[in-house]
Amino acid sequence: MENVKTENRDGVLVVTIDRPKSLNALNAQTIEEIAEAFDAAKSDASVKAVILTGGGEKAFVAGADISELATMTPVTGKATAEKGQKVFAAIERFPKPVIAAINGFALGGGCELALACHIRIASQKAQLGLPEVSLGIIPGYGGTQRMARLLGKGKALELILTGDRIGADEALAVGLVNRVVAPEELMATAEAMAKKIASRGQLAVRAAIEAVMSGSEMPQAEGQLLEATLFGLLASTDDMREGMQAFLEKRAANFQGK
Ligand code: CO8
Repeated sequence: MENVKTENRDGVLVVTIDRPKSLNALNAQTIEEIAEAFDAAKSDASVKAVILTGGGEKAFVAGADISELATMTPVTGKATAEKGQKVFAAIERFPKPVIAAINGFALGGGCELALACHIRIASQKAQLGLPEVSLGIIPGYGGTQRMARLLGKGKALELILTGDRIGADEALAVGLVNRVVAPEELMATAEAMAKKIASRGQLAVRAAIEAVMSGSEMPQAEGQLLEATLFGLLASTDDMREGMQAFLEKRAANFQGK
């Protein structure tokens, strides 16, 4: 892959979007490579968690590649949006935890990519926003939907309609990111969190992601039914027996993901 680099660090796959000269802007090839990286990680049993970050000093991802967008037609625009939406949906429903380590600009499609991740950790240098209206378009990679669900319609509309960028501390205050850390601590913080999650029962982690992500799209009673079903399913696993036995024996659990 040319624009996306992957490195398995002891079970934590670091996926780096690496086109720093264009501030890691998402062209069609990069979207394709992100899809490939996640496809490979899904079936790789050695990968327990994924961290998504941007190459270089300045940006996580500064948006879709405007030089490509500038030539779009109604037909290619819709197809491009749908392709990206499909890739981002696969990240949102990824069966292993996905943490965005936001090291700089996360704008437009880059902010939408972070929104598709399960957890967002930002460097103090990060700036986030959906500036699409200043280009005469709207977010097209799920941003209008995910931003409104995460922040509420009022704050989401303020950010989407003004196109304003906000700093990491404001992003934390409005719930757009989970945590803000010093730039030099970003990757270590994301890795520590990824490793902590990786040490838990993997089948339980997977079920929890499904319950939250799928359940939040359902009426609450249906979401709770999904939760109860997944809960029941986990009672069939070795991991559940190991987790409870380990507690009773006052030792650390040794989960096998079975
Ligand atoms: N696309 C293409 N190139 C970009 C992008 C981008 N999104 N962002 C930055 N670059 C390039 C610049 O053109 C520049 O290239 P060059 O050196 O060849 O001139 C290089 O990266 C460095 O950028 P700057 O010189 O502008 O760096 P600054 O530090 O001065 O500014 C900013 C940084 C503020 C981040 C500025 O680059 C900027 O405003 N970028 C654009 C941000 C933006 O508007 N993003 C939203 C794009 S639209 C979008 O994401 C839609 C998503 C939905 C698509 C649905 C499918 C159809």
